[in-house]
Amino acid sequence: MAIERTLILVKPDGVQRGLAGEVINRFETRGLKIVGLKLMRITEALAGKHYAPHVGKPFYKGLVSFMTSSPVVAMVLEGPKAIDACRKVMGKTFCTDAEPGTIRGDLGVSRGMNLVHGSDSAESAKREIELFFNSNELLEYTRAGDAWVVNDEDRA
Ligand code: DAT
Ligand code: MG
Repeated sequence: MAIERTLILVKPDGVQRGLAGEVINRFETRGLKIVGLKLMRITEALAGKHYAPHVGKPFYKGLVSFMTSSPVVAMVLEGPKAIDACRKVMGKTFCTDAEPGTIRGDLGVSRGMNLVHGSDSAESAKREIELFFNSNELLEYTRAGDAWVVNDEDRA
């Protein structure tokens, strides 16, 4: 089970609603390690690169407009199978479809204003992390409790 890194964004609605801490907490309490974190305003150019796979879809323009409308909290999280683990914590794309117990299922009712972004594959994680963070912004460190969160079997 590989240790992976994934890009997570608390979207503008999450920051505006004062839920950045709550969203981060959902991942942190699961055991995922924060290796990069910043508040930032996404430019049109960055939004275009980040959402390049969605160019041409009917919701693309609205999505870019929403994501650039107000600051986001960007972070890189690390852990065993972190990409899938974070997607499960987030819940289904539309809050209306997301299960209770997930971020989107517990904190939202909207389709597009769904609080959080998470990379959906190893390729997107690599691409998105490089778009949002310089390598010197990603820190390697050991937390005091790490031995009780991840063991050798998880790291293998
Ligand atoms: P996810 O954010 O779950 O990875 P996605 O990558 O398919 O979902 O889409 C990116 C965002 O675009 C999503 O969080 C909300 C919005 N979106 C996706 N499909 C949509 C649709 N059919 N109508 C409106 N917004 C949509
Ligand atoms: Mg996606």
